[in-house]
Amino acid sequence: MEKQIIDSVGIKRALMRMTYEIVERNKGTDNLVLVGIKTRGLYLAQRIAKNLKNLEAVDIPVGALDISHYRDDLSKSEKDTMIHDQQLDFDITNKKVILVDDVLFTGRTIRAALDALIDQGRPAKINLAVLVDRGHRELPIRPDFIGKNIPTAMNEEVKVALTEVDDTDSIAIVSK
Ligand code: 3GP
Ligand code: 5GP
Ligand code: MG
Repeated sequence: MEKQIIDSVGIKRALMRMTYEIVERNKGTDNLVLVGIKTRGLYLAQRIAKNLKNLEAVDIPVGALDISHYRDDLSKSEKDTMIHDQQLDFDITNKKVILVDDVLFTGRTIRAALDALIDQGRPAKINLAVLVDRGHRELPIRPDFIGKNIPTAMNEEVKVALTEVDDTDSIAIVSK
């Protein structure tokens, strides 16, 4: 069973609020870079960058992170067979990195993303922005900017659809 809980206007408003919070908390946009976790985290990062351009007239770099190589649930041989392309086309050293993902669940993806980032430089700080926090953390990781807190049961799944890859913008809860 699928139940839509947030529509495209809701997603737009949440991302706009997160953008304001990012600017306010960082006292501006100096040294800010956005890094989106593939796939949908990247599109969200691009949307936040667009909001920042409209609000502050700045071009904030947006990078894409593929964390497959850093996952804790694959063996080394499985990871060795994966294509590992160079990730970011800018240096994150001394930058304030906003790491962006669609859904935060156990926190294991973010743990992997932190490893992937730190392998590429030493940022001044890393903050985490997620569109949905669905709870059930297995690691001591918390988001700094949250679109929606959506408490879920373990047998539910949060379905995030974004027009860049799906036919619509929406957030739904699916019971398995
Ligand atoms: P995304 O890359 O756009 O974030 O993880 C691969 C895709 O599967 C993700 O797309 C995510 O949206 C979707 N997905 C849905 N439920 C789950 C889940 O429970 N775990 C993971 N890892 N991905 C899920
Ligand atoms: P975690 O590593 O925190 O358990 O899961 C986070 C990653 O897995 C996110 O990148 C997200 O895409 C995916 N994920 C985990 N649970 C869900 C879910 O219920 N819905 C969606 N859309 N993605 C999920
Ligand atoms: Mg994701």
